[in-house]
Amino acid sequence: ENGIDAWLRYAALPSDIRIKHKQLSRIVALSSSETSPVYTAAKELQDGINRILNQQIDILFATTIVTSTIIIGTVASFSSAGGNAQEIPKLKEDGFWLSTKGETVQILGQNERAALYGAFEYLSMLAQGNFSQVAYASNPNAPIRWANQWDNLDGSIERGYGGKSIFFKNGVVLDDLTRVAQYARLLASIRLNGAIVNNVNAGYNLLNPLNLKGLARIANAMRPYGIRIGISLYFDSPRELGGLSTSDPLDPQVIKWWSNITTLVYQVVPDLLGYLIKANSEGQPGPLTYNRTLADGANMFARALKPHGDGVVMYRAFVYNHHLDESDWKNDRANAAVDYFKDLDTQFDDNVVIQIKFGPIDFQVREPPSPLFANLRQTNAVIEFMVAQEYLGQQSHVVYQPPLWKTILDFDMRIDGKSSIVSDIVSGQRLNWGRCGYAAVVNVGNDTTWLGSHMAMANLYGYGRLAWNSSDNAVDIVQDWARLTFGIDKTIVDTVTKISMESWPAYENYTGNLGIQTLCDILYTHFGPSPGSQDGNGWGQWTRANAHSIGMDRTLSTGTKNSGQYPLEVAEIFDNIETTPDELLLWFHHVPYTQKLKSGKTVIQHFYDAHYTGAETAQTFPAQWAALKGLIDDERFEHVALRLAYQAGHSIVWRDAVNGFYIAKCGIPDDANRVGNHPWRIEAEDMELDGYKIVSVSPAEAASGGKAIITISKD
Ligand code: BDP
Repeated sequence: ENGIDAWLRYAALPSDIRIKHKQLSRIVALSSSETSPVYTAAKELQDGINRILNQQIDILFATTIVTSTIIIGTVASFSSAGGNAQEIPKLKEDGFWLSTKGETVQILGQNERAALYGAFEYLSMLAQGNFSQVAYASNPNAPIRWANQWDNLDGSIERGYGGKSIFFKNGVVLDDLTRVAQYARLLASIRLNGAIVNNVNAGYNLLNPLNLKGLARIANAMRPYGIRIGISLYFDSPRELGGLSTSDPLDPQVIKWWSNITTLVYQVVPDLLGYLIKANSEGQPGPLTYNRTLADGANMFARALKPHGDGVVMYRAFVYNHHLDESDWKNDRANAAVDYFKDLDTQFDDNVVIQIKFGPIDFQVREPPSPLFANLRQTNAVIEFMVAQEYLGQQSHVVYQPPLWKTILDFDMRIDGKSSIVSDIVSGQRLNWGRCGYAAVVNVGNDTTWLGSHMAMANLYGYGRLAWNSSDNAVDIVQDWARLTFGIDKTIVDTVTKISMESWPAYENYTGNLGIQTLCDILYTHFGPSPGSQDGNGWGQWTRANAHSIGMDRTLSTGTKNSGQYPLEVAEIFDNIETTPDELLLWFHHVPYTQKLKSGKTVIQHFYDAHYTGAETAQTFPAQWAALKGLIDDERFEHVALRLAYQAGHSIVWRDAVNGFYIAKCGIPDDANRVGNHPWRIEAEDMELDGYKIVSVSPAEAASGGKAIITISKD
């Protein structure tokens, strides 16, 4: 197996379980249009039931109720076909009703895509051998549940680790969009309803006539799965593509130019989701370039979209200057989102939604929630997660993210002294928002594993589950995913769950703990250890480590005042060393290495210990995984085994690089005398090496003795 079907494998259940299910005879589908998600759902049910239960079952496309064992459609079509919908509670948009009680399984959506969600839910039950009699309605947390692709037109993917783009190649939309349809199927099965198909660092060539036709083909490939598409735009397109002298958002010519473009886009994609905008960030132009406000920029796009339907502008809050001056003590990138957006709260049009990364900096291994979630009242917002593991081992390490995401979603911001759980804010419940929800950066590529790693797919699956229901439990999610992906055997489920649940704490331990961020190379790759690069860079990801002390002082009295961006009750907690949780201590405070934690350990001893503990946990992963040999197919077994072995090794590199860096910096010995003391270790460069040569490594602490070996290439 190569992973292409991900959690939709529909593996045959063992015959002793399978035979317990009654014979299903016929699916009645209340739509016959081939582009309808109801049609897709009927086909999916037919295929899934055949594979899971080994039952061949017919589909009848009908407009009146006839005897059947499964009926699929919308609630409205069910009622008009003569069905009795009285039992069905009122559903929210995209909500569905599933009943397996009685003679007929009812799968009825509030709309067509919702019927497809119900079909996937039913198949997920069957595939896990769950034949229970249920009757319930399931409704989404929030209306916006999108994937953001960071695909470039040349076929590369920004932060992609799973092959080339499934959408683009050589500047144009691919001819063969089979993978795009398969991807839409995966997204629909986790109840996502939209995808932005190109990189936030956008080019303008997507808007040329050939690519507009291509966009129409992408939309057509995804529509049968209920996935609508949107696009990222490059702010300076009027100047650079349109030949205008400016891209000023208040200039009438510029407004007209975007309005014309938008008309063209709607001609090819009539159900466009809208636009995603990254502006005035990391060198991208934006309204500030033309001395206009961010609201002026966002509203220009919003007004271009307005006449055409329900399209929204996702305007990213990720606005910051990446040439920050570190010598200015008060500079703090974590303040940027609130500084830029708070005062504009009343100025955005109603179809502007602010897309906020979950933490104030950038998808680090541990962050507090972005304070912007507590500073917008009237402007709707979505939370942005990153399924792509840019700072989390880039899919070469297993890092199961739902437990990390839950720390943010479950956090109470205490707006106005009232319960204000982040998931209630982004669901719209807390502040009565209507256009809000979830977005996640997903770096699927044309590798058959989609993400380059089978285990990483739990993050995509988990993202969909939480966007639908944020109170889902991270263990339940990974157990379902494991059964669907690898099999229902208990050893499989327990092993995959254990590794997954241990993975994020382990990664945090061996890469950067106490809120210091992922101590990776910050200059571009964001992969291996490079604690030294965390200071002296313009990006504002700083540790402020010197010989005596470490951490960003973000307090009100002596620091950058970031703690004060949170509502009072939360600000008081973060502002005080005593009440700040240990895991965020160095995020909010600058302390001596000898500062005592709540555990009684010093900061530096905790650093040393945690890096050992984390790497030790990673050493157990290959052995845990070995228990699955023969229980799952060899192809996927070996693929995962190789990556876990790599992770185990790389966690030691991390451990020694970070510990070595800090012991050199502060000179405080490790109580257990481990750091720098590995008498058993044989350095590769001390061995006799055929076909390899010794090279120096930069940063030196990323390899013991600053040396590594590489193969001498044949030529
Ligand atoms: C950073 C990535 C960069 C993205 C940026 C963003 O390193 O590649 O363009 O986020 O979200 O973390 O726009």
